[in-house]
Amino acid sequence: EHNLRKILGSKFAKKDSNKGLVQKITEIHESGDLDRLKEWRADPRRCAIMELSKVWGIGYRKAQTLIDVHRIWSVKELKVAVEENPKLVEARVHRTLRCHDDLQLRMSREEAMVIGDRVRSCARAVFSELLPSHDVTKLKVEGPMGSFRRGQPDCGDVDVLVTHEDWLDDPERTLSLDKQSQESSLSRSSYARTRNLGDEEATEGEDPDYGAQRSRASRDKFLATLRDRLHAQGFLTDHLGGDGFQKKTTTVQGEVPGAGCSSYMGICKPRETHRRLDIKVYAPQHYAYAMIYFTGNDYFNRSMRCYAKACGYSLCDKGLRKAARSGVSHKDGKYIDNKVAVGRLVVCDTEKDVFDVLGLDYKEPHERNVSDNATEVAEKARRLFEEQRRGGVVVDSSDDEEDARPAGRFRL
Ligand code: DCT
Ligand code: MG
Repeated sequence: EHNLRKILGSKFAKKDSNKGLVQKITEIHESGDLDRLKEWRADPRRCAIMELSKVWGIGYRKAQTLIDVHRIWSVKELKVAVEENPKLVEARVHRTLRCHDDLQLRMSREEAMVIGDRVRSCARAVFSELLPSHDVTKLKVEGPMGSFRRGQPDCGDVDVLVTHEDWLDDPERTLSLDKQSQESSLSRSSYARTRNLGDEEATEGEDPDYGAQRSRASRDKFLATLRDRLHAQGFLTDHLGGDGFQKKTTTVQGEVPGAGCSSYMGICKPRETHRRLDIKVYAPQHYAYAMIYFTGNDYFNRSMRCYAKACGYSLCDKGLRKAARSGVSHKDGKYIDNKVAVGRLVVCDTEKDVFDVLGLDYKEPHERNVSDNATEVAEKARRLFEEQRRGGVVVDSSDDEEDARPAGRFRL
């Protein structure tokens, strides 16, 4: 046990700390399995939750309600129940339920590429029609992202990212200080101070996030047209939301509402099987970050976000910004992002720039599969948090550190 605690690091150093976890690891090491897990596998309610939450649009909570309130224990039962009582689930869940079996299947790289190419050619056509005075050869349509870009042999779905350098801003739209900051009676100057968050030099020049906010309408229109075109061609069979459904409000001070991506989620049918397809249209100032996010994998992303947090920043698909945080990070066992204010976007043109800015070694997409690399970044983050603690700074990082590890996803 002593050796194990040594391997697990400082959080396990004290005798009897994290006792349950250490016991579980020992049990797996010695017997190759875990009694608790065996119980789980044999528990019909848990199995039913697992089965029901595989339906796109049904989460853990909803699955519990379906079981406990409506006595629905399987996808098969759900399909029947929904026929009688359509209100049981959201409209979009009806659509995923219809092709649920298809959506459980993974597709070949070749089929994923066919979907990507189809979106690419249609996107070019739509762009030239809608924005004829802009150079269509500069339209970037990247995808499939995700597992495909990481070189995996098969893919669960396809994500496509779109940007164009002219979406940096839209001079035809005027700047709108968001409603929220007006309502919270933040004056323009205090709002500006929040945006800069101690970064004095950042006060100079135009804030790139406002450009993204202004180009949003053009991106939304482009995506809606692309969606309708692909639907008219019979390629898209169902829409699941995004594009206009997305909230444009925010609770984080300094975050520019509506500056994010235009987003479409849907189902396509390139051949005989239905497939999940997402299309996101980003402003170019956010694109490098979006590339990193949508390449994944999720563990790798989490480790990078955790590292950025340890550096006092907030990282997401829309950029890297200085962040001020409150201490609270947990409620009802659910993780809550405890950012209270974010500063101005750190402008990066390429994925490598993002790694450089953070001081991390660049990893090629295929190197972002392995949890080893995620662990390496997570370890760096842990060391930073520890240094800060030693320096007398109170940091509540335990959940993030755990989050950043591959095992963080499963709680037993
Ligand atoms: N992502 C993330 N955190 C999540 C889910 C997703 O950071 N909780 C990012 C990482 C990958 C990208 O979004 C696309 O997500 P998926 O398509 O779910 O992952 P994938 O790696 O492409 O795997 P699959 O082949 O199953 O689609
Ligand atoms: Mg994917």
